[in-house]
Amino acid sequence: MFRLIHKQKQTSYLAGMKAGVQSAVAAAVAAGLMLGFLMVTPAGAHAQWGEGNSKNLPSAAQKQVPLQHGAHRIGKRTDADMNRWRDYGLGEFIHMGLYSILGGDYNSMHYDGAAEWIRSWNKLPHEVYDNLYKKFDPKNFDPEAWARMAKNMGVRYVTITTKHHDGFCLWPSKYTDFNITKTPYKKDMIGPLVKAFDQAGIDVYLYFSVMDWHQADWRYDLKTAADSVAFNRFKTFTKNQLTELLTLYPQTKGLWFDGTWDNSWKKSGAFSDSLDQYLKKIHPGLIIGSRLRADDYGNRHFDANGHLMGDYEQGWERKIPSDYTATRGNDWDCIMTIPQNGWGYSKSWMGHWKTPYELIEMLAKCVSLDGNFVINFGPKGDGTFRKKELQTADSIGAWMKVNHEAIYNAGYLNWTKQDWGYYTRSRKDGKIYMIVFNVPINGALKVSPAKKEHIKKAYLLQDNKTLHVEALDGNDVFIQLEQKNHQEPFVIVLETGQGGQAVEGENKHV
Ligand code: 1KN
Repeated sequence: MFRLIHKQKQTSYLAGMKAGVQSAVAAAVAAGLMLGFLMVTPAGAHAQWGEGNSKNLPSAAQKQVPLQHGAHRIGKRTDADMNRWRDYGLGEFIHMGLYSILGGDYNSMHYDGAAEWIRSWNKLPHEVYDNLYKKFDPKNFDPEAWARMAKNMGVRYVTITTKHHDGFCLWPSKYTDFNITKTPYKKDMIGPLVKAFDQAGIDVYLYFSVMDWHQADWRYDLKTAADSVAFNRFKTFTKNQLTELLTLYPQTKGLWFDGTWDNSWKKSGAFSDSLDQYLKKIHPGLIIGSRLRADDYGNRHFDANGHLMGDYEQGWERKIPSDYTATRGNDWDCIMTIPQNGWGYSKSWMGHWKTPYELIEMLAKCVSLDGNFVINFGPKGDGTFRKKELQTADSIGAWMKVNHEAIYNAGYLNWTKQDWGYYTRSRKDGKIYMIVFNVPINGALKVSPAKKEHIKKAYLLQDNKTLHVEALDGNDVFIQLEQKNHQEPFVIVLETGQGGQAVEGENKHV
């Protein structure tokens, strides 16, 4: 139903959005659709990342709140750039910065938090951290090698840190001296990376932290007139840096914002709204998730009316929706660390190190719920990756080479989930994939198709070997496996047809 409303309004997602959204909202309310929409929204699902949401969300019975800076659109973006984003399946995140030099250690002490946050540790003086640029020299950095590694792993988009919270810029920014040209390395890292990834056919997204610990004008809150004056200068600086990035690196497909949770930014909803529209105007097709903007009331991710503010939901950090309802039917991706926590390079292991098997299962789950899955890597200060990350990338790549069909251009299928694993469905040709992680003792995989669909054929993706499909009650089938001792997750392709195949009338009147 939302698609219906969206269709009337989707001609341009840039022009005349506010008026469009308001009348669409009015139409939806009139049709009683909002009620259903809000009812399927799990309360508190976004507590960590959309901390402003729940308390300001109207209950189903309440009127829609008029907003100057709410969502620009109801429903998904359906233009070519966003369709391409939706079909990526697998992505890579890269955290590289001054923190990569320390690897979570300072003065023989180990910082327990995420390694890229080490500047916030009270044992490490800010002057020491802010002088690390004098040691930044990734001598062995090879952008083509980074792109090859990603390509070999099967990722279709990459997000690179251009500036993390510490404010250090990996590109030659003319708006601050705290940038890579002042380091012993001297050269730009972002340009060569954008070029190498782009040439490898991997779409590039730039990570940018709004919060900037290095800028004197940054504020956590705006309590005095002087704060607002300083923060206004900071906003101009931010807009300049973003313009600079998009101008220097026109291949950029999207911007990945972070550090937008403080009161200063939440009180700047009008600015973040105009910034979003400006960036999309100077760079048509640009993709920006839900972490940039705040609405008139300081709500983040979702506006006061429960609508997503951004091209996709950007709140799934180190967590995955439990089921389709939790995605609210939006575009989304999950970004995941391989260690328990920590994005920048850390010399010591941080808790449990996820195995390729676990990461592949997370990937399958995300795609099955219509999301993408993005795995983070934290290269060392010298510009190379630790062995364990290289091995993880290799193993995932080996699996992807055989099974990518179940991941790329695939998404949610509304059939009852079974314990053996996850369904995905191709958006190209409707083929159904079963990504199997758990083989039952009897080697029979239950499939319960939605009404009016039935299984015509099942075969293994790895070798096209046909599997016996045994009809059960109604539309249900068992896919009988010949081989039961699989060492790896594997994929079965299902071809379906219309109409039921099973015994008519059985159990009908029970
Ligand atoms: C819970 O608070 C935070 C705040 C910032 C958790 C993580 C982060 C940053 N976002 C990730 C993508 C990393 O960059 C991490 O430092």
